[in-house]
Amino acid sequence: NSMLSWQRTAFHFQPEKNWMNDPNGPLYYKGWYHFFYQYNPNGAVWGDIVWGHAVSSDLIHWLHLPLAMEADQWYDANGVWSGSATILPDDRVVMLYTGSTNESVQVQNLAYPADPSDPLLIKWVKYSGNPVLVPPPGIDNKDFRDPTTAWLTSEGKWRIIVGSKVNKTGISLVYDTLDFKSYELLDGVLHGVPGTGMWECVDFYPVSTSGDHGLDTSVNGVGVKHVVKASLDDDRHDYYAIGTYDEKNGKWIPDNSEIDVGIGIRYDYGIFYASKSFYDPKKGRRVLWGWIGESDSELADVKKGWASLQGIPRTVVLDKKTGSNLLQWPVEEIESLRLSSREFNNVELKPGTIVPIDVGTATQIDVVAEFEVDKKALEATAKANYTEFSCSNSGGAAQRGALGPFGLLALADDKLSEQTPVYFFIVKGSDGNLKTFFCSDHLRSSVANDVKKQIFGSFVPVLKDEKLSVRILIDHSIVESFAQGGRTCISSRVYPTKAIYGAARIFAFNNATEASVKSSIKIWQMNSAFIRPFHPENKKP
Ligand code: DQQ
Repeated sequence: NSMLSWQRTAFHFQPEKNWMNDPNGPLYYKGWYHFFYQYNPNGAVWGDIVWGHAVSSDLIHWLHLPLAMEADQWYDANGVWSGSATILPDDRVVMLYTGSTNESVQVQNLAYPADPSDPLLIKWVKYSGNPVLVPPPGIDNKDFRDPTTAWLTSEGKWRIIVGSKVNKTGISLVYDTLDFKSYELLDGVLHGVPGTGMWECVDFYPVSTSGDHGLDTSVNGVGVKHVVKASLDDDRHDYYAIGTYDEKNGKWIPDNSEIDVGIGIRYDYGIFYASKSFYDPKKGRRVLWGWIGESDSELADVKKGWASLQGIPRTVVLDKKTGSNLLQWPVEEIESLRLSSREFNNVELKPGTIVPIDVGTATQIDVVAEFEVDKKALEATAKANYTEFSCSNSGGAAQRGALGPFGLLALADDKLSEQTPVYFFIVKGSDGNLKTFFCSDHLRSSVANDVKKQIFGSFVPVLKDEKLSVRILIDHSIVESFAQGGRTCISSRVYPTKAIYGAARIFAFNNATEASVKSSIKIWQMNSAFIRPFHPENKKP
């Protein structure tokens, strides 16, 4: 439907048509980044799930390839579900994925490339002995899915985890294997958290406590912490926690039991789910993919003929300054799409003002901005009473406080009848210190009414003498925002009807009652990525 075509994005990964969900088996092989994804070849809603496949040399420009795996065996007849890749030391590629069997039992299966000399890895073979794992005793047939990338133990075995639940406790089962065909279930679980429900798409990986490089999945020892991530089926968000891996016992312990998996911090406070990381040996970094679904109606998805995007892949590192959160940042390759830029320095934002940032069309842009709040106003609030605040219960960017909201209005039209504010809000916290929140308000993002309009956001750590900073990638129907270098992230899908193409603008605003804010903003127009269909006659991309 061409009427809805402005919602398609220009530099985010999406298939030409139909439904997509989780990222699967990302890997780097013989010069190519491979990306697989949950895909419905028959429509724009979830169902008939198979594995889509695409390759890229830079994580930005993509060539679609034929489906990697279809639902053609009894053990995946009801769907070729999510899974992960492991690259063995001799460069062999092993893929583990969940099959929903002809009886809808969740089992784990093994697959591998038919021709390892093909850098595009077009053809995949399923192991004749599949399934390699069935639900163990005590685990429900429908609660056993999404095997991780394997890592090595000091005994030389490969170890994976698989997500599950027992009653309402989300858990990760641990298996050791030598050949990926037969497995040993370890006693207990790697980790579990009561009340969190089914853990989907679990992830487990090391992060460096000293450097800014990423670590391959098997790295362990001094200077390493481990991250556990689970996608909570019950509330559809990706939660992570940082902790210590006890290799000998196959256990992991969170640094802080109050920010444990599923009850603490998230990768993203907007729409971002079923994410998966992989180690990129080309650039020595860990890269995170996340599925960004729709906030419009299923009917609208069917009309437009497609649903979902993938977020721009993000590098993930431990935040050495706080030690208690990760930093996520769009991969540097996205900067190759930057075209002309404009800079606006020391823009004075008085309380209660909106200032147009004149970059012309603002529908496909990369924004970097800094905000400095007037010191006197900060001091006054520090002496005032404690105020309760949360982004989602605050009434959005229209509500005024002494020190917020201030930030940017993305995808706005000239009359501001549509706008997506991305902003900071500073309040006095219950501990007596100032506390900064980072939010995105969709209440006025579209005049259409078949769209979910929420307010997203959370606390963002701000250290002494740090300015507030934000990076925003805007691409037609997606706004991806990263605060304080990626400490807190918010991905939004928005559906403007007026603020589209040449009519889309960006503004800076300050709706605080007390604080003056000085802002510096740099904006690049962004080129479109080439995301090309596959032509069998032209195998060479
Ligand atoms: N999506 C897959 C499952 C996974 C869920 C099915 C998470 O393997 O648990 O499409 O979105």
